[in-house]
Amino acid sequence: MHFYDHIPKIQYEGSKSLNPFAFKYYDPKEMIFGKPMKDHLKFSLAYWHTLTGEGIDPFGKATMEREWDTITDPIERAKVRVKVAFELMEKLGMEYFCFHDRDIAPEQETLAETNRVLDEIVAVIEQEMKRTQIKLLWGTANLFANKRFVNGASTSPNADVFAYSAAQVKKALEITHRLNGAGYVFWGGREGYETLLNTDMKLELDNFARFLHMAVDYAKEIGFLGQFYIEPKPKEPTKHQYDFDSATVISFLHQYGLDKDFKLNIETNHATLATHTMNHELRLAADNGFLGSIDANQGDLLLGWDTDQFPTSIVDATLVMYEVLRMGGFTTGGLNFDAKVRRASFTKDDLLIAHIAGMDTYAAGLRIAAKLWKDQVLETNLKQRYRSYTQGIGKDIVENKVGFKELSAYVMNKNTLEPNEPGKQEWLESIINQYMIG
Ligand code: XUL
Ligand code: CO
Repeated sequence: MHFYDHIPKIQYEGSKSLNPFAFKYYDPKEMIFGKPMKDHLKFSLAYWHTLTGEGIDPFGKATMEREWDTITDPIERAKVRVKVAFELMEKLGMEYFCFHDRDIAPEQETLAETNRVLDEIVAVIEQEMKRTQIKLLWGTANLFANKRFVNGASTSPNADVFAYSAAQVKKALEITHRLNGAGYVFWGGREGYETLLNTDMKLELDNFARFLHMAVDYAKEIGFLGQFYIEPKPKEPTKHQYDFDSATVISFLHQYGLDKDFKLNIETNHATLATHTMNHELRLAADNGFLGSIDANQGDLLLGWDTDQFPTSIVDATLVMYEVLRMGGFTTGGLNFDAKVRRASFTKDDLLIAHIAGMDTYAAGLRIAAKLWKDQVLETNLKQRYRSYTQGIGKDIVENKVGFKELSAYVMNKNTLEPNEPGKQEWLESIINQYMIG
């Protein structure tokens, strides 16, 4: 069963092409630092937005027009969606995908029945993976949509909900393992609170950590060697999400002895909701050895919620890919398009166009970032700006050889300090422009 026979496989045609179904910048085989572009970028399709997104918003109903959604039997529909997902990925030359358990298979009356149907769909996915060599970047469990999670999952005040969540993640880990997933994500969907008037924050956070330890233990038991990630987000759906941002998550992982087992999956729109830039979130994680994977999308700075738009800003993509190159590239991670077409982009062809736009944006960003990295413009400036720490008193400071007494004596003897230098921000920003436009 095919749905996109009217569009041939998307090819790289270069920046002059006017063909909406062609890549303008993404040339998968182009070598950058001895590695093909595709392996730097490791693009992934987000099953939930692309296959199950309906275009609903708080004011309006579904708008998407998809033949496969007219199939009335939910299990049959789920099977056909698998075919659509792989057809899309093949058209795009996309080698990875990510899913929540409930995206791929509909929930049934009981957990046992839900798991049985899940296995049926996983078998179809397994076949498609074998046929196409497409891989699972990460799996996850949806612990936020069903009403049982109204007060959270592992941070629910209801111990039965904690137990249910554990059972669900157990199964999600098993299917991720079965599909040879390179990772497993925890996004704390409703792990947070609305008001401290009714919340035992300490117990909730302790329980969240207990839950993650149980997941790590179970993964070891079944031999799942994929990378665990936490995906920070500051708010939405709860007013205060526990996994607020990179800094909060890193300190949580250290506090609860989970730092060896987890990395971060950082999403652009979540970074901006936390009033950080994406490169701040990435740099902070990378500097501490926690940068694992990326949910590539973009928000709207005039709107205060998670709009999950396809990334089309080349400046932003450049800064993201710069951080990825700076940390030496992805290992288990990649660029997952956690992005949905706008509800007015309701045709099935819009799904291809949106992914082409996102892939081209990141390909252009990678090319520019690679030039910046090769020429070491920013790094040379950094070295120059911090050179006072490579000699004399600065060297003594970073080598921990001096304390307040020595520093005070140093300043008293010196009287005049070395002059401060300008930060050159506008110059650096104009260099980025030059590298972008050429
Ligand atoms: C929600 C979000 C999720 C996670 C996976 O904002 O980003 O889709 O990526 O649960
Ligand atoms: Co995400």
